[in-house]
Amino acid sequence: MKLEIVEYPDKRLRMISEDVKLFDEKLHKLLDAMNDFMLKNNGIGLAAIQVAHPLRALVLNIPDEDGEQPPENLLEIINPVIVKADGETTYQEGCLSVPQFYEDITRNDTITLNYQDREGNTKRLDAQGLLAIAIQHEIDHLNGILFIDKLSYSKRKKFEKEYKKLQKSKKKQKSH
Ligand code: Y12
Ligand code: CO
Repeated sequence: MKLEIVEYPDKRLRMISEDVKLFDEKLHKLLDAMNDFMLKNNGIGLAAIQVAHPLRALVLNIPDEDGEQPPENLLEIINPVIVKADGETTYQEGCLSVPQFYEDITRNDTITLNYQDREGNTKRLDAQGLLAIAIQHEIDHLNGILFIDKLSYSKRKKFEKEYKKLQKSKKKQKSH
């Protein structure tokens, strides 16, 4: 399955993704392709809407101490619901749908999550630190929210200006 990234300001990133109802071969193929895509593009998390599938599905692979992302660290999270959230932490976030932009974002430090796996089995996960941050970032995508929405007014204005400039230079590069 060939996937292409949806980049800001594409309106599809504002969609509310639909619950997954069928845990079939089609879903498994999408999850496999999302995992490949994420790893090939140096990502640690990816929501289905970022590759134009408005489904409540996301994949994560948090690098270990050596920066490796082995297959056994892959987490596939379907229809997630955060049932508990505590504490505060700030981390410099990035997003494959908002290339070349990174900014400090404050989120909960620990979360408890109910979700389903690729077979539809119900699961519960306690997450902390970077995993908790990445899960919250990806769940925001399922609700049409981007990390740049959490910036202060002045930081957002600065971002929009820089991002437009970047898009212009990318367009110019493509036409040469
Ligand atoms: C902290 C908070 C949120 C997350 C969510 C997942 N984000 C990513 O996986 C970001 C990946 C990313 C990868 C990039 O590298 C390439 O595209 C090759 C990247 O670089 C550029 O845009 C040039 C930016 C973001 C994770 C952690
Ligand atoms: Co993102």
